Amino acid sequence: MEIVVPIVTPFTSDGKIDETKVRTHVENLLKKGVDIIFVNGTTGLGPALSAEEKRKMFDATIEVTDKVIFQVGSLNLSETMELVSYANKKDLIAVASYPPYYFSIPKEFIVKYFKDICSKSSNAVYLYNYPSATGKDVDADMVKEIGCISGVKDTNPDFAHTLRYKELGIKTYNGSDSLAMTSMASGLDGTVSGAGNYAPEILNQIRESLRNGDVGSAIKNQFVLIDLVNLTKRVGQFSAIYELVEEFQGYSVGYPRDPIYPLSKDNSEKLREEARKIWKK
Ligand code: FW2
Repeated sequence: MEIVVPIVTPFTSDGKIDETKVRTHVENLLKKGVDIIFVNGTTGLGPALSAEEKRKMFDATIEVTDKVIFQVGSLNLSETMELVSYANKKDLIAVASYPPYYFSIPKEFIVKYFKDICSKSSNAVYLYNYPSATGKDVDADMVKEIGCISGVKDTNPDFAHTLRYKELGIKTYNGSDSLAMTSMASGLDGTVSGAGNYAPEILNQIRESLRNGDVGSAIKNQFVLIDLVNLTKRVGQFSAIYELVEEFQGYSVGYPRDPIYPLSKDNSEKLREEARKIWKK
């Protein structure tokens, strides 16, 4: 029952990565029971980062922990390969990638993309599958065809879809906040939760309740998480995470990157007030 958090990327007001804030955030999450840090995911605004910025995020994180999954995907395979080679010199859990998105490409290209990454990587290679965002579903059959994927984060409301990967015997996580409890209770390896940036305690409580057989309490906390996530979606889910880290964890993780704009003062205040009513920490 591992808790994986796809961390935000903290930017300064002039758009640079604030590595001190990355380290502070990672240290705090680990203290609060998070097992693995996923860098450059969706919550980390991965598609909006340059290769150099992705590497910076990885470097700042690995200074604190080697329990890292390093998302290296991009639409430019040579940049991805540079990051894969860079990671070969380090000790980490895995490199990961979403499939090439945006372009309409045949399945064979996606299979080759992952095989190419595997051929260059001395680390484990994980798939980040997020069909509703990338427009591509790299399902268990494709993973079998690729043949070298050893873990997957499936951000997918269809839990049976996620379970199919587990059948292949690879590390399997579901990445939907609303399925955090299900992912931990069902024999998957754990959950990947963006809400874990600001509410690692809730994920930890869900896990503790499950361990103690207190399903009622686990469900209650799952709904607190769902209510918080739904609240963030009303104002801009990814921008709101920056606000709620400060609100609930007590330190700043800086700014998101435009066009994931920071919230207006008014929206920020309303969000925080509503969030405090949902989660009486
Ligand atoms: C990531 C995640 C979580 C997201 C989810 C989107 O990389 O940020 O997929 O929070 O709503 O895995």
